[in-house]
Formats: sequence, structure tokens, C-alpha cells
Amino acid sequence: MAFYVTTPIYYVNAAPHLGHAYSTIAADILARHHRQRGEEVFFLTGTDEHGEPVAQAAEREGVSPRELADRNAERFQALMPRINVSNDFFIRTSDPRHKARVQDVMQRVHDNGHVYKGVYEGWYCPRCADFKTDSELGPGNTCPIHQIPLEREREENWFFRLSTFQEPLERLYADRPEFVRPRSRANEALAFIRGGLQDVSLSRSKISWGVEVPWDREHVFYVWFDALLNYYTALSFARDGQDLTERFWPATLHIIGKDILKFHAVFWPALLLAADIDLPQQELIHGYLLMRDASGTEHKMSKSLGNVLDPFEVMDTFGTDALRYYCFREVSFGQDGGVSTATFGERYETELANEYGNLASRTLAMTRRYRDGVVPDVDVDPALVTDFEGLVGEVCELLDNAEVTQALDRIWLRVRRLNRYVEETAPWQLAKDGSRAAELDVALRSLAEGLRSVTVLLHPYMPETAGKLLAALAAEDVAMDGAAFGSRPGGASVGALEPLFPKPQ
Ligand code: ME8
Repeated sequence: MAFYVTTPIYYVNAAPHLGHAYSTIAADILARHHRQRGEEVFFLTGTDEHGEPVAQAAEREGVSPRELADRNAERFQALMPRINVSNDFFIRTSDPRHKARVQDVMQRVHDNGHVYKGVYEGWYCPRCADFKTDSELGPGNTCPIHQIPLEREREENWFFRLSTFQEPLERLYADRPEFVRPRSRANEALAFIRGGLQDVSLSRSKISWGVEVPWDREHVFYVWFDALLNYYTALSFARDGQDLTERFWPATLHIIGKDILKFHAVFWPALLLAADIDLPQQELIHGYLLMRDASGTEHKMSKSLGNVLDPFEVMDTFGTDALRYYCFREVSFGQDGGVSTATFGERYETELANEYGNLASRTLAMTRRYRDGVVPDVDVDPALVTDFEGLVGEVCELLDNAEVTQALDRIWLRVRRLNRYVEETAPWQLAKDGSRAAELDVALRSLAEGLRSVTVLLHPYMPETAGKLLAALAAEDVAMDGAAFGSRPGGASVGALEPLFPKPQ
């Protein structure tokens, strides 16, 4: 089985923020989960470096587009280990190997008869790098996303015959209702398609920062065509001397935010059809993280609004895993939802430090105190077996549907179950009564095994924490086929463990 997951490639016109971290961590959770299942995984992220958004930002900062791209691409590259994502490659669209491959594919689109020369006249938002139809304009000919007045553009361009793909795209959505998820987003894309597709500009002649059109060197490709193709081109050069296209194309899953639905759900499949390339299996459209201010009002996260929850600050103080956990626990993946330092603090303390961290430290401490650090080699408690029954299957099924939050919620129910089990069995009472040694054995063994099982399942969400805890439990294997409660024998010697989620200094 091959699992190929991608994130959007991020514009290098600004520094990375929480929104970028969010999409990338989501992809990482799925990549790690599929590796646990023994699948062959390829996980791609990277930067989108051409086009007006970057050229204009460079001009504002008085540097060349390449300088700006290099500077910010480095920051995005540095983000990846910082948020502990396990991407297999980082693509930069300024890479000459990407450019060459884009030219090959686009030449094919041209030779297949999907391209013609025409004149574009209309509204263009340089921040979106998007041509707006009249129905997409805000009041006073503004961009509804960036709230800036739009420029009227007139230019001779190469056009892509998007209009001829109306019927094939409608058929795609009818035949493959799961192509875009959630369903509400598929419906949105379909409504756009049914509204009538107009041909789109494929090139620009006013800017030179881009991939040259091979049949007309005065033009560069419109940045979105160059950008979308990254998902395909990367496979041809991500590994020196190897072409991974055969093995991993079509992609299993593109993860994107709702802002770029139209490009992925309309342009991208049309472009692939035009180039005779297989379509990806699925696109998962997630919502927006919004900033909740002190009054409880939610705002779009935006650099210009200055209300961005700084992921670096959170990670410096509380650790990377706490951020990873919080984002997917607090906001149901797929929906929009508010994040704030206040709700972060609450979840850190009650869920991570108390429910999970304390469960871990108590279990290990009691095993050391009452059984010299050896997990008793007895059967686990049948009561817990029932409560854990089917959990691994449920988590796999939910994550097959990219239900990242729901899967986490199911796991967390068991974390809470284990906490109740500590209270119910009260091992410190059993330890006082020699005649109840067998009961104490079962309780300690069940707690250690329960903790191991939930931690294997939590590994994709909190890889660093899971690593530490599983090492202390002397059970480092995170393979999914050993994740089920009761599937590993007792008898391990447990080690020491520093508090997993300490109070911040
Ligand atoms: O659009 N909440 O790049 P971009 C959640 N280069 N996710 C968010 C977010 C938020 N508040 N803000 C941003 C581009 N994102 C193009 C993509 S792909 C071929 C080219 C995430 O830097 C989300 O995934 O503007 C969104 O789609 C993406 O960042 C946009 O990143």
C-alpha cells in the first residue's frame, strides 16, 4: 500500500504562521499513522515561490524576488523540524527541476489542444494571484478576501480552455462523491462548476518571476498552474536518481484550507485531465483557525490584524506536542474554530498535565513502588478489555476519512477511562493488604498496558511525548498491529520518567 499526502505549498511572501503549521501537522498526523500501519508513505510539503504575491512583497521590501524567496523558504524549511513533522521532501517551486517538469506537462496540455492566445480583461487580485469574476467581487470592486481595491487588467495572454471541462468535471463529482471532502465543500465546488466555467489565463507577460512558457518565452505561467503541479513534479526528483511517480502517483490525499478550494477542486482536476494524468484520490478541505479575543469575538488570523497566536512562543513554553494536540483537540478538523491562549492553558493543564501526564507518572511510580518496576506478567482486567474493544479499528477507520479530531476524541475517552480505573481500583489501598496482591497485579498490569495502548495511538499526534513514555514503559514499538489493549505481554521493567507536561517556568 502506498500513501502519498501533501500540504499546500506556502507563499514565501511572508513568514510562517499557525495556519501553515496547522495544515502541515494534519498531514503529519496522517503520514505517521499510515507508517504505523506498515504502509509506504510519501509526505510532501514546500513553498510556492513565483508570481505576483511574491514579486510584489519583494518590491515592497526592496529586495529581489529570489532573495525574498530564499529568505522565507528557509524559514518554512526550519518550521518543519520545529513542529516535528516528518515530511519526506520539501519542494521549492524555484527549483529548476520543478520548472523543467512544469514545462513538460504544460507543453503536453498545449499539444493536446487545450491552450489558445487571447486577451484578458478583468479584475485581478495580486494578493490572491486570482482573476475575479463579477460574482466574486466585493463592494466597490474589492477583493472579498484581502479587502483591497482591485486592479483592472488588460493583457494578451495564453488561455486554458477550462470551459470545455465543465461536463467532465460534473461527471467526476457524480462518479466520485468522495473526491472532495467534506461533502459541503464538494457541493460548493460543484455549484461553481455548474455556474459555468470560463477559460482562464494560463500565462502572464507583465512579470518575469515565474516559469517560462516553453512555446512563448515572453510569458511565464500563471503562478497557480506552476504551483498546483508541484504535487506531481516533486515525485520525479525528490530522490536522486529515482523517479517515484510510478510508485506514488496518483496522490492519495491533498490537504488544503478552504481558501484555495476553487484551484484544487476545479482547476487542478481539469489541468490533469488536459495533460492525461490520473487524478488524485481525494482532497480534504479544512476550515480556518480563528483568533478568539478577550471578549470572545472570533477574528480571521491575519498578519495585518496583528492577532496571530505565535506558535513559536507556545512551543517554546509548552513544547511542540502541546501545540499539536491542542490544535486538533480544540477545533474539529474540517470546521472553522477559535483558538486562544486561554483555552490552550485550560487544555494543557486539565488534559495534558492532569489526565495524561499524571496517569503516566502515577502508573510508573506505583509499578516501581509496589512491584520493583516490573509490570506484573498477568492477564489484563477483562472490564478494561471491553472498554478498549474495537478502539484500534475505530481510530484507523476515522483516520482513513481524515477525521483527525474524532479519532483523537476516541483515544482520549480511553485516557479518561484509565483515570477512572485508577480511582476504582485504588492500587495504594490494595498494596496495604497482602491478601489482595493478585488484584494489585492485575490493576498495575492493566494500567501499564492501557497507557501503552493509548500512547501508541497518540504517537502521530504527539510523537515526542509518545517516544518518551513508550521508552519508559520499555515498549517502544509503535506498529499498529501491536496497538490493541492486551496485545503485548507483561513482564517489562519500567524506567523513570520526567513529568511529560510540567508547569511552565
Ligand atoms: O494559498 N487556518 O499559500 P498560503 C487554517 N501558495 N489554515 C490556514 C490558515 C488559518 N487561519 N491560514 C492559512 C497559498 N492556512 C498557495 C497554495 S497550493 C498548490 C498553493 C493554511 O501561504 C491553509 O492550508 O496563502 C491554507 O490553504 C494555506 O495555509 C494557504 O497558504
